[in-house]
Amino acid sequence: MKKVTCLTIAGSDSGGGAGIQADLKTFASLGVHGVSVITSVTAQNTRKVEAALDLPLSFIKKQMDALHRDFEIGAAKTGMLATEEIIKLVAENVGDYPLVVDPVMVATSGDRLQATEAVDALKKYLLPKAALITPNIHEAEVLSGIKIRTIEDAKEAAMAIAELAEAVVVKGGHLNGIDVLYYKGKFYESSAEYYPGSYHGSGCTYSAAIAAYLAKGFELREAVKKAKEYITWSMRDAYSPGKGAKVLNHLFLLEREAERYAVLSDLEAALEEIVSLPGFHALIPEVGINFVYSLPYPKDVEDVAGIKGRIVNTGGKALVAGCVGFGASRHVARVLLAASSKDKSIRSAMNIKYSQETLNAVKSAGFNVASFSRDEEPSGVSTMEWGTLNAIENYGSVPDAIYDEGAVGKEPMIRILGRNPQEIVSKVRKILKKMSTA
Ligand code: PXL
Repeated sequence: MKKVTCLTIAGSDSGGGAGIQADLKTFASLGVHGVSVITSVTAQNTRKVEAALDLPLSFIKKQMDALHRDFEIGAAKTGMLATEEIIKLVAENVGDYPLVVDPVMVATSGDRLQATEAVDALKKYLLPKAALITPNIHEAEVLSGIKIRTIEDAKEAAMAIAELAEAVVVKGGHLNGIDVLYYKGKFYESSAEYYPGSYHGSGCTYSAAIAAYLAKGFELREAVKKAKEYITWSMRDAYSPGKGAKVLNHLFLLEREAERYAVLSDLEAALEEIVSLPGFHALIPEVGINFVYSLPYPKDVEDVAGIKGRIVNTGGKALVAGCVGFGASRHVARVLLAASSKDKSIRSAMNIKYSQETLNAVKSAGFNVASFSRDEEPSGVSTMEWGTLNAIENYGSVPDAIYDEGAVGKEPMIRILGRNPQEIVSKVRKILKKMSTA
């Protein structure tokens, strides 16, 4: 397989969350070949930069020369450049590829990664070579001399910095997550789900992802937008490998894709088990049953697997009419999507027949139950989404089951919610047991 090559010129983070390590993970997970020039080595963990050692200038140059002699580099990024001399050397030796400059000054821990007096060299030598500069609020203040408290301040700073380079994105980690991009005389704001708190390596990852997308041929605005999506996904599944800051899960999007097969096979296994439960056919409503299981953080019904058909009642026997697949369910998938928007751990759902007897069994099995009334439904909404959210809101959290008593031409229904299909099977087992002893 042919891959484009992307270069990072940055410092090593021995803790594996930022710097060269974050950049190479980002490159790998976005499908580009990563090469690196290490400028400094840090002795660091998730709490602190304990020491840093700058590599000799001659050796930084040797790395750059070796790479330039062999690879066709699609794009590059710079990260930690500790001194004026390193900045000057890098600026003099970068090739003719799009360059993203992440003007790293201090680490997440607050420890300095760049000499204060190096800012002038950055402005004088490196920024003019950049296709894009990606300062955070603090770095943008230092580079522009403008204090940033609002989006308007961020725009003013971006414009001031853009006198030195083609484009600037001021990262709004501390402005409710809104990024301001200044490009060819225009402003573009981008926001994503905002994750407050400190994430070690998010700046490195962002600039590395932009470089990777540029190397893959995306134009600058598209590359910035896709990189923002990438870090947002990676932040969703951030974890704490040490005792300090969280690090991003750079592989999350790939891991999520890889789960598709497991989602289908777990759903299929649970389906087989549930239809064989004695008395299960009595829980099948007129419209049949769908049973769904989603990928983590589902975006839409295409991320939710269900039965391409239904479980139907054929003369007192439950029959699965259709195989499982993504996007196969609309109604139950919408219930799940709504529940998942309130509680990310909820990934599975199933509708069962409503009757007073079944509802009593659900309650006496010890499950939390919430409900909505179709009479209160506003016009023009999806019933499943509105009803689920309405029931959850009134109840205060995501319950085990949500029912409604139907309306003219609308069959009443109970929906069972759970973290995975096995949990739904276990809940249904308990309900059937209560029904058989009622
Ligand atoms: O996130 C900026 C950064 C860049 N490079 C190295 C780092 C850090 C943050 O800690 O350690 C080596």
